[in-house]
Amino acid sequence: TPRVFSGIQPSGGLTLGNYLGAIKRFVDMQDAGAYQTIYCMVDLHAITVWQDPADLARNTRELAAGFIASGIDPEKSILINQSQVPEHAQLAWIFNCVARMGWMGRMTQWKDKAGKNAENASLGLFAYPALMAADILIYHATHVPVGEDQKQHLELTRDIAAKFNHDYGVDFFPMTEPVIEGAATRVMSLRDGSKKMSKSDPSDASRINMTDDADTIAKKIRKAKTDPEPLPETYDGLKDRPDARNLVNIYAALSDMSRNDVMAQVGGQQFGQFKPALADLAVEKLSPISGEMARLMQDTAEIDRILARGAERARAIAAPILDQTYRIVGMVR
Ligand code: AQP
Repeated sequence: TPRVFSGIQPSGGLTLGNYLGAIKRFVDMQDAGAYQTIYCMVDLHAITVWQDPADLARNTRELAAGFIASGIDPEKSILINQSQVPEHAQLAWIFNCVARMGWMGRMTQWKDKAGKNAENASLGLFAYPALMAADILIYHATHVPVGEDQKQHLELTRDIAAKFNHDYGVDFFPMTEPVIEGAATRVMSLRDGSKKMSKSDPSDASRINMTDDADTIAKKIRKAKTDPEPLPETYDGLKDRPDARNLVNIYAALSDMSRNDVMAQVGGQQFGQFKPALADLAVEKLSPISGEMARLMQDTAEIDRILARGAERARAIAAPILDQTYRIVGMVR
C-alpha cells in the first residue's frame, strides 16, 4: 500500500486554515483505506523559531488532541511526535549534505520568515525543507496532503530524492506527490484576503482558532473584511474579490460542497445574509471538534501513551530505511 505522510507544527493553536487545508484531508486519506497514513506533530520544525518550552509541550499535546478530535484514529493511522522518532533528524543530516545552499535560499517560506534579518535567523530555519524531506522520505511516503503554501517544499523534496539517487547511483527514494485538493487549499486571513490565514499572525481577528467558542467564531465572521457588493451568481465573478472568495471557499470546504454548488445556493445574497449562514455552518462543524479536544486534554497521560505507541510503530518502518540509507552512503554499520 502506498504511504501518506504529513505534519503540522505545534507552534501555536490550530487554525481553520490548518484544519481545512490539512487535517480534514488527512482524515479523508485515512478513511479512503487505500493508504498507510502517518501524521506528525513536527516539534523539531517548530523550534526553528523560538518556542517557550511549556508552550511547546502544551501545543504538541493540543495538536494531537486536535488530530484525534477531527477524526484521525490512532489505530488506523500512525500518529507521532517528530522528536520521538529520531530517524527523522538522522536522515535530515544526510539530506543537509545533499541539498544545496542555493536551493534553500530560493524557498519563499525562508525568505518570508527570515525577512530582512536573515543573519539573525536560526540555521535550522534555513535547513527546514531538508528536515521536511527527511520526514517524508524516511517512510518512503509517496503522497503528501498539504495546503498550497507547501508546494515549493515538496518540489524541493523531489529534488533532494533525485540528487541522492543520482549521486549514489541508486533508485532508493521515491518521487513524492503533493496532494493539494479541495475548496480551501489556501484559506486567507479574515482581515486581508491577500494574506494566508496563519497561527502566527499578530491579529487574532485574522483567523479562526479551532478552540474558539461559538460566539467568537460568529463575531469573527461577522467582522470579516468584505466589499459592499452582493455575492455574484457564479464563482468566476469572485475573481477580483479575494475577501469574498475566501468566505465562499470556506463555506464550500466546511459543507463539502463544490464551489459551483455553493454559488448556485448563495449567488445574489448580501453579506448580511451570507455571513450568519457561514457562521452557523462553522459553529456546527467546529464546535464538536473543540469540545472533543477539550475533553481529550483532560487526560494528557493518555495522549502521551498514544504518541509513544505511534513512535514505536513509526520506528519499525523508519529504522530499516535509515539503515539502508547509511549503507548506501558508505557508513560502516
Ligand atoms: N491558511 C492556510 N490554508 C490552507 N492550508 C494551510 N496550512 C497552513 N495554513 C493554511 C497547511 O497546514 C499544514 C501545516 O502547517 P504548519 O503548521 O506546518 O505551518 P504553516 O504553514 O507555517 O502554518 P501557519 O498556520 O502559517 O503557521 P505559522 O504562522 O507558524 O507559519 C500545511 O499543510 C499547510 O499547508
